[in-house]
Amino acid sequence: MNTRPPEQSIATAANGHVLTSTAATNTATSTAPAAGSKNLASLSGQSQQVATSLISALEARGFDLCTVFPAERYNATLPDHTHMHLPTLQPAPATTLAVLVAHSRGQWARFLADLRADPAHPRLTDPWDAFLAREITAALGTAKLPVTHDVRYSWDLAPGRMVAMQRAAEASGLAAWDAGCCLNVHDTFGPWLAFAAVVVLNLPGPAVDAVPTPRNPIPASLQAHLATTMELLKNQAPLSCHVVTGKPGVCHGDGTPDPDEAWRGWVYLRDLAASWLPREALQRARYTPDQIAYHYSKDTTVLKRALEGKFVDRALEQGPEPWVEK
Ligand code: B12
Repeated sequence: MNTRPPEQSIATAANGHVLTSTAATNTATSTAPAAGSKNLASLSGQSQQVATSLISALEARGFDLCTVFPAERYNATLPDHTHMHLPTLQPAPATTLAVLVAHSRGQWARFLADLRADPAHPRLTDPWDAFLAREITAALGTAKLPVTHDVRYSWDLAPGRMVAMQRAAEASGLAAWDAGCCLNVHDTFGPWLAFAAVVVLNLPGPAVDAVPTPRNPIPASLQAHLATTMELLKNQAPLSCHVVTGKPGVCHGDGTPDPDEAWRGWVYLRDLAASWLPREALQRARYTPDQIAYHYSKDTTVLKRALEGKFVDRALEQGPEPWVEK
């Protein structure tokens, strides 16, 4: 297993946290819980109490897909040369408790409400990341964690701090990573979910085999279409996204390719990766048009229009066509 050596755990501890050793009482069961269960049943004692209270504080702030996992299970998926390990704070054979902070589309409405409440926010460089960080910090405050902890944000790319969130999502059992679309795909939300952070706590985590291995819900028969779309995107998206979608009008009203709109090809890929979901489930899961446009383009005029309730985008409203197995 590729766990972080003790010196590095101590280095992390020196990085703003005083870490005390806690008696290891890892009593996780060997039967993996069902995916989507947050894995809380795989914990006991203080670990279970603390994780339950943290997850309920995070859920109250819109992070509806939080899941507990052992940091060691994520570390074991990393190639040796990377600098993306999580600190392992418990003496073996105990594992270290980690919580994946994830959410589905509902966080967007909370974000807009927060911006409306304080019009100064849109002037920030990245109001979305700033909002998520504030909400996570507030949830940590509510949970009043009795142990030291380390928060790793998904946008922090510094060596030694970065977390490969998609590997963490797979290691937590929340959603399998699909090699065709390069996205994690959830049983209920398809690819329409995001990972904001991992919180590592100085408490024993679940046993490595107590966390389910998520199944990839994308039907095998959809893979060829995903693969050809990905190839087109890699080679042509910057120039002509309508080649990918095959739908004139998806870029501009007249179908003219526009390099600035190449992101729509990536939306098409995500829609394709979600097209196996039943129609109602898809309607509930898919991000709203303004949410999609902002996340993919980071265009502040999209945000401005969304805040004014004036954002309109026919192509994004139309959404994906249902996938029919041939
Ligand atoms: C850098 C980055 C980008 C870059 C480059 C991406 C690339 N493929 O190189 C750019 C800016 C282009 C980009 C674009 C997008 N990104 Co991006 N991106 C990231 C970021 C910050 C780091 C990824 C990375 O470089 N990892 C480092 C490498 C070395 O890690 P790696 O494990 O070896 O390899 C990566 C993948 O290939 C995959 N992987 C490879 N092999 C294996 C094997 C296994 C077993 C598993 C599980 C995973 C896996 O996982 C890693 C990526 O996380 C992550 C957040 C994060 N901290 O992880 C988001 C992230 C991957 N992006 C995300 C998204 C949604 C997008 C976009 C779709 C749009 C958007 N921003 O909303 C677009 C379009 C990409 C697409 N495929 O459709 C989401 C994915 C959510 C999901 N459901 O999976 C993430 C997790 C951000 C988040 N907050 O949730 N992204």
